Parts: sequence; C-alpha cells; structure tokens
Amino acid sequence: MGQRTDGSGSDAFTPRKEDRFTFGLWTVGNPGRDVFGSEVRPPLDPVVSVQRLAELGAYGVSFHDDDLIPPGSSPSERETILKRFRAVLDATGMTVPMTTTNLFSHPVFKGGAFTANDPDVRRLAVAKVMDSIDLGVELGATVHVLWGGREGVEAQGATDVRLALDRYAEAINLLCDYVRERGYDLRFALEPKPNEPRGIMLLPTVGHALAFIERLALPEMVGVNPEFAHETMSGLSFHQAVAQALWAGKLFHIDLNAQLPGRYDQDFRFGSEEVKEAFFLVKLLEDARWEGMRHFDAHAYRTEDPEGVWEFAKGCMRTYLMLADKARRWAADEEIQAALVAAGVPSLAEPTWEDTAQVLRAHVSAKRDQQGWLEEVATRGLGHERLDQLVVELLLGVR
Ligand code: GLT
Ligand code: MN
Ligand code: MN
Repeated sequence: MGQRTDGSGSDAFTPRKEDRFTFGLWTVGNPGRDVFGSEVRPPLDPVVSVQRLAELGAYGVSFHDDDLIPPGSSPSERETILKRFRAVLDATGMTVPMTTTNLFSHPVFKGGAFTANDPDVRRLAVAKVMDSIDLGVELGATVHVLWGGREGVEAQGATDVRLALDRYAEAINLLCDYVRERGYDLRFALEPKPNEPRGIMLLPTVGHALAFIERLALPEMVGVNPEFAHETMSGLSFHQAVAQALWAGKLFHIDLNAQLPGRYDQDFRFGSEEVKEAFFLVKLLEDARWEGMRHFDAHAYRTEDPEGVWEFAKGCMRTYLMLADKARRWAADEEIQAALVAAGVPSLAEPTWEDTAQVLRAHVSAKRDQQGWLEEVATRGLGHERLDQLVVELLLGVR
C-alpha cells in the first residue's frame, strides 16, 4: 500500500481497489437490531451495498448464503437474484473473495449445527454448507468461512465435548472431501469466538482452532479467520493471535473490527477502540506482506441512519490506511529504530545456538559461568518505557 496524492479531492487515505478492502453484506446491511431493541435502519439491497462500497474504493464483498438468497427461494428466484448480483459485480468490478454459511439463525440449529446431538440436524448443516460452497465458487470465492455460532452449550451436561469435537472434525473432513471431489479451488477458515450467542462455545480462541486443525484429515485445507472483537472479548491480544496464525501458515482470512475487552461482541468500526493493538495488527499484516483481503466484519452504531453506515464503512478503510502509514513512519523513524536496537529487538532473529550438537555434548549454557555477566544483564534496563512512549507519540501524531 503506497502513498497516494492524486489531487482529485481525495487525500492520502482515500481507499483504492489495490488496498483489497472487503465487507460482509451483513455488515453494511446490519439494520441495528439488538437483544433489547428492534431495527433502526431499513433493509439494504445487496446490489446497493456493492455499488456504494465500490464508490468508496472497496475491492469486494462477502456474504452468507442467506444474505444473498433468502431462505425458501425457488430455483428460478435464485437465478434472478444471481443474475442481478452478477450484473452489479461486472458493472463495478467488485469481487467475492469469500463466502460463508448461516448455521445460526434458523431455530433448527439452536442446539448446534455440526455438533448438534441430533444426527439429522448435523446432516442438514453439512448439506447447507455444500450448497453454500457451490454458490460461493460460482461467484469466484476461494475461501469459505465457518463460524460455529451455535456450536456450544449453556447446560454443560447437555454436550459431551470430546464427542462434539469428533463430530465437528467429521463434518469438516467431509466438506474438505467435497471440495476436492468437485475440483474447487477453495480453502476453509474457522472463526473462533468465546461466547455469544451460546453461553460457552467450542473452538473459543485462535489457539483452540489451530490445535483442532492439526487433527483434521486434510489440515492443509483448513486455516483460521480470526476476528479482532472475538479475541479481545477473551482478554487476549488480537495481534498476538494473528501473529501465531501467520507463523503457522494458517491465516487464511481475517475479520477486522474494534472491541473493548470484557464486553458483548461490539463489532465496532475498525480502529475505533484499542488503537495501539490495531496499529500493531496492521503493521504485522503489512510487514508480512500478507496477501489476503483486509475484510471488515463490523457494523455502524445503532445511533446511525442509512448515511451513517457509509461514514462507518469509509472510516474502517481510512483508519486501516492511516495505521499502515504509521507503520511506514515507524520504519523510517531513526529514534524508533535506535530504541529498537537498544531494546535488543533485532537480536531475536539470530538462532540461539550455532552448533546444537556441541551444546548437547558439553552441556554448556553459554556465559553462565562468566564473571560479572549475570550481574550486568540482571541490572541492565531494557528501554521499553522509551520505546513504548515513542509508539504513543507516533500514534498521537507528534512524530
Ligand atoms: C456473524 C458473526 C461474525 C461472523 C459471521 C460469519 S456471522 O455476524 O458475528 O463474527 O464472522 O459467519
Ligand atoms: Mn466475524
Ligand atoms: Mn464479532
């Protein structure tokens, strides 16, 4: 993401297609209903969402099967909807890099989908995902997100967790076989969440999901879709979770938004809370030259009218670009670079031992016997106060 100044009324932080920003249709289309109150905004036509997002500089959209094709539509209604939707994609150059399946709204899934105790419900869930995959692939999607919104419990006695994990794995293994058999170019991304809507959910964090994936039949086909809000709800660092997913080669997709720790799933405009965490996340993705979509799974405050939604969408993208700009300034800032050296940050790139065989033979632990070294290192400050203050100054715009 480079600097931009095109003199057309846009500024350095105006989104462009090359930035690869995508939004769920359910995000800008969120009507503002919550557990205590009804909708505050009228339904939004997916075609209008695509048009407005394209005008704002987005790259594409994602959706649940039911967001685009209302449940109960006949085959001919499906075709009519698809024709109209394809036309707007063609007209705007917008894409559909990811789709997902709604396995949480219909009451049939109230006790779980892939992990429901009732085998017929489990079979229905897998069949729904297969149809949803076909739809996504038809529109060019290469990632299918699986968020297990109803996979969990309130009554702990009602689910045998080890068996539920067996059934979860069985469903995903079958879906991988389905994709292979059809010859689709598609991978799955599991989205963890600790609670909401269930009291306690399976695969609650990125760490749980990464461990689960390694026990699947085709782990290479399955990665994670971490969400800022969901890790933060657990009091965890989103930046650290994403870094570990990248390290494991498992960051297949990402849900960007904002969240205050310890609260309900807020899904706020990206960067509107926990700015330092958001900065290190953007820096991580940019430093890693991660090739995935910068996907927003957030929604406008309930206080907003339909125009406020587009302010919200613009804000998500602008803040990402501003933080990416800060990441470039970080790299160019001599004082910050010097503070990093003072804190010994570059040394972590050095392997700890050159000759491990020699270490094993001689049982040596480097300098432990050298006079004075222990005392010197034990009393030396690490300079983290200065380094972190420089981060705050960078983010507050005074450097
Ligand atoms: C739902 C959830 C999100 C998931 C979506 C994908 S649906 O809005 O809260 O976090 O990413 O199924
Ligand atoms: Mn999400
Ligand atoms: Mn969320």
